[in-house]
Amino acid sequence: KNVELSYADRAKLPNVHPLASKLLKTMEEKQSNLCLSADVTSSEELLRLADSLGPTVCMLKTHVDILEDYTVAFTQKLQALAEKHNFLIFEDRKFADIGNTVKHQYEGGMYQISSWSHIVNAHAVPGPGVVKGLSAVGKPLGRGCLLIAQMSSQGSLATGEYTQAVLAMAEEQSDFVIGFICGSKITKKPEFIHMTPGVQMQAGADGLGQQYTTPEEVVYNKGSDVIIVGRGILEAPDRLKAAESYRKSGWEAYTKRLGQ
Ligand code: 6AU
Repeated sequence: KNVELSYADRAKLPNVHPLASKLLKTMEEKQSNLCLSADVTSSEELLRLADSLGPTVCMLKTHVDILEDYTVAFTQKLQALAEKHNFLIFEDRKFADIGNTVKHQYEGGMYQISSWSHIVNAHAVPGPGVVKGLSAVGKPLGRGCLLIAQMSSQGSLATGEYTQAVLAMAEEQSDFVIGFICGSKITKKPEFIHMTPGVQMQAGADGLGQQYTTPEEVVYNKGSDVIIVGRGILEAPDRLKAAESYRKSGWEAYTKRLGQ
């Protein structure tokens, strides 16, 4: 049986990416493997969420292009809250174009994502150039990228050989790729972080293709590291209470995996 390393142990591995190390340390310190998917359309609401739920999460995920009132000041306030509550910012941009185009999309345009988001994600469909383009912008800033190896949605094409090819792409550019969006652990290399969306307290679906599994299933049975939760928290009557119960479930599944 493989010895299961703790998040703290993995943070100290000689080849771990500095940003992955920071995340793993934060997870251990806050006893949280919860990433809040802050899918709201008002920046004031997003900032209120970041301030109230910040203490319970290791990471906060944004979809900046669904905000109706985006301003540069918003990103500055979000960064200040990330410092205050010690969480990382993950802009869920899902880059999927040739290297030269994603370079512009990451650095420039309306949102200047590279200036405020610690982590972004990308589809591997274009081939390794997508990572090279993002890395040209993000690496000098100490940023990191997650490759989408599997998706939570029904009928996803990201399976089997595709998933294996994504893994190989990550291994080739591990100076910028820190891990994966996936449904289950896809590599034993402990430097990579596995992050899983499609999580709610009860298994189910949303009617638009999203499929849900539980924190216990994701972290204990599937061996993933971080649970990404949106509506499970956002649609709860008490968001803070819901976030705290996801944090607790995710953490208990992790300690159970460690055999503690
Ligand atoms: O918990 P939910 O269903 O309200 O939100 C899930 C969040 C959404 C999706 O855009 C995102 O997770 N997501 C992703 C990511 C994070 O890349 C990949 C995927 O396969 N499924 C998925 O739901 O913000």
